[in-house]
Amino acid sequence: MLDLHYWPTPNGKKVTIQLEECGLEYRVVPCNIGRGDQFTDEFLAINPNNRMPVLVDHAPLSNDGPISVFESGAIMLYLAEKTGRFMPKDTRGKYDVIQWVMWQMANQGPKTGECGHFRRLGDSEGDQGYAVTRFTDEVNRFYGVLNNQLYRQPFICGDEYTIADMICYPWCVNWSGQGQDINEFIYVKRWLAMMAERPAVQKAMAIGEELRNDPVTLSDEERARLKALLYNQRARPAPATGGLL
Ligand SMILES: N[C@@H](CCC(=O)N[C@@H](CS)C(=O)NCC(=O)O)C(=O)O
Repeated sequence: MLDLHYWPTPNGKKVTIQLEECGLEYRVVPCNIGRGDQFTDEFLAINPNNRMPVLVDHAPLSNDGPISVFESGAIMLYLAEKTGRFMPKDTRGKYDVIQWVMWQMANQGPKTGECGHFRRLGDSEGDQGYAVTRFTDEVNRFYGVLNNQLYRQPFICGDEYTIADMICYPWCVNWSGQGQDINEFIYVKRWLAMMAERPAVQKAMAIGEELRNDPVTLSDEERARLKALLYNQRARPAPATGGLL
């Protein structure tokens, strides 16, 4: 059985797309990042970076006990290896996909996240003009990269639908919230429409949406503590004693 520690955000949905496309059986373990579930000791034991998603495979192919994997890109590579699906077998094809997975993880994901963060902030924390322009332009560049890639081929890595498409898609659906006009990127628009038609993608994108309605009953004090935890995260101290020096 596979456990997916999950909250309905683009980083979580990349993985549900792959799980649904592969027809794998899995259990969603909600990790309510607005409530601070990512800071519990149990969660930190499977991801010291306090971020979801995390996959726990209770029956790995190696048959040597449960294995947990964090970072959505690593999870997707793990599942591609486990299933042998949506990843070419030859070295050239495989590294073509891996480089786009890395591109997404190092570029599109983090910077589009910052783009959304600064655009949503408005001016409540002072003038965000520089950050908004910087990240909106960078995201514009990403759409250009994908548009050129998709100009003469149906999928990001050619004729074959792979995890490269699955990992990029959830970060592209909210193009308007990212300050972009999809009509400037007609090949991305075609790809988005094609992806949106896939039943597995439709199912995956809806997974856990109801979790957002989970009423979070918190005192004002707890709410302020969480805001500080989420918005100004700094280093978690290592244990004071017993360390290797
Ligand atoms: N590079 C990580 C990013 C994961 C990530 O940023 N997850 C966010 C939600 S999309 C999160 O868990 N945030 C919790 C927090 O900010 O404390 C991945 O792709 O798995």
